[in-house]
Amino acid sequence: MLNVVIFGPPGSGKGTQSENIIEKYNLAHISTGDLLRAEISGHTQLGTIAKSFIDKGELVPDETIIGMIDNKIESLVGTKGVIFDGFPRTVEQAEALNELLSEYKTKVSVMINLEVPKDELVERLLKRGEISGRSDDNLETIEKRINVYESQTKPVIDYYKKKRIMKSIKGVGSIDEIFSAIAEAIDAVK
Ligand code: B4P
Repeated sequence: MLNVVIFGPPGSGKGTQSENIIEKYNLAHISTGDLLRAEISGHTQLGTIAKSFIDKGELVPDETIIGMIDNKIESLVGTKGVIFDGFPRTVEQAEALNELLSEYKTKVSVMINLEVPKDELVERLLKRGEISGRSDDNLETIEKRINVYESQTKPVIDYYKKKRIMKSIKGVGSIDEIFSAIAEAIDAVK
């Protein structure tokens, strides 16, 4: 399987570039953000828990996320591969993903780290907030999400660096230019 982790701070373009990756490589898509938002709009118990964290710009607890991912991965074994979008977001989640995939005799092929300066992130997310209606796309929550990224999520970069499968890509420029660099990194491990 070709398993790609698309990684970066909030607003770095993970969701946007995932769409291009899925189309070119025919991969299944697991976005923890989308899964959580579906739980919220379905008014499930998990959704109620998730909403209380997302609205504050905090991460949903690891055990909730890992349980949700476990069920999804099982259903995707045997496909061409999976793009993990917005997951893992902590080192504990990265370790859990490693274990889950090894149960199915597969692993992460490459981790794409999108690098975007903070000012640009804030600008993009405020712009999206004007049309998306997402409860977490307001200035106060965006600042909090970026701080949470710096303290809890950024260490995941070192985790994959040590495994020698981390590839940093400049996430500023046109969507097509960025995608070309991503495709080059994926083709190198295919
Ligand atoms: P996500 O849904 O993953 O939200 P995000 O980090 O803001 O990224 P997103 O994918 O939406 O945005 P993108 O980078 O595509 O998570 C939401 C919340 O759920 C988290 O804050 C957390 O609370 C919770 N959560 C999710 N996963 C979790 C986990 N694993 N563990 C714990 N909690 C979890 O950027 C989007 C914007 O940039 C778009 O508007 C796009 O048009 C624009 N853009 C993209 N590329 C551009 C470019 N090149 N130039 C200009 N604009 C661009």
